Amino acid sequence: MKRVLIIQDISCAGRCSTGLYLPVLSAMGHECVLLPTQLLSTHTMFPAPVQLDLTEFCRDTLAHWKTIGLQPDCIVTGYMGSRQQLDLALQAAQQFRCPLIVDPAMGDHGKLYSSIPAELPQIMLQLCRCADVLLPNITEACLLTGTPYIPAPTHSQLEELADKLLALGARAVYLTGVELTPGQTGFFYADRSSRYLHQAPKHPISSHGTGDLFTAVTTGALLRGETPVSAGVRAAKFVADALAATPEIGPYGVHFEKILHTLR
Ligand code: PXL
Repeated sequence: MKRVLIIQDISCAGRCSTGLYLPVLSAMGHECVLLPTQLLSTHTMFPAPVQLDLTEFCRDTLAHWKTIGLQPDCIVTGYMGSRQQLDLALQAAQQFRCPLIVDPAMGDHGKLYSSIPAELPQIMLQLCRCADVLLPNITEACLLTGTPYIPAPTHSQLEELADKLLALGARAVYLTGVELTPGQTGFFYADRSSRYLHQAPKHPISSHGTGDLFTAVTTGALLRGETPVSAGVRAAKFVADALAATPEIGPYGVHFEKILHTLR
């Protein structure tokens, strides 16, 4: 059992972020410690969510944890809505100096999420440079590397994107939502000494929250000592199974609860 510090928002409705990492990582046998950066009534794909910034509370929490000597084995970060929230994640990374897993959840389909300030990718870059494991989708990989958006990267373009992210400082990279073959989807993994492409049949409908699900399962598997490829394949399969378990895919996300037991 590892103690994992989850740093991201809590969306009170619509499966994503902390509300999804917590059950997944618990089911995988880990102890979860939370730094909830922001509270939202729903994720930002619903119109006009109510939002409460919790940066100050989180700063006080980090200070409190110092006094009790709390130390996580690993940090995983996700969606960050502001510069202050990103600064907090950087502060936590410095305070704990443990392995850092970063999902730079900022956008999709070539665009930033509408809730994300335009200057955020530049600040997110600082966190990504410190990442032991970085899990961007293609949109985020392009934003982080200053590459014009590539809707359907070729194998050599995937290699280039991964090389640029490794050159920034990340120790290992999973490019997610990689669709190299029509009708297939998966990930491209790269570190200093290895590369791996995983493709499997793509579900016809995509859903909000599946990127978060991929990162949560990969994190849980890596913390159990699985190899990077095994962890990624497990996560990809879990996402595919969760999509298949969802009768009607809508803004509330995928019914991963039905298959949570398969992660034990
Ligand atoms: O799934 C990433 C995510 C997390 N949290 C919030 C979001 C999103 C994506 O849009 O809006 C609040």
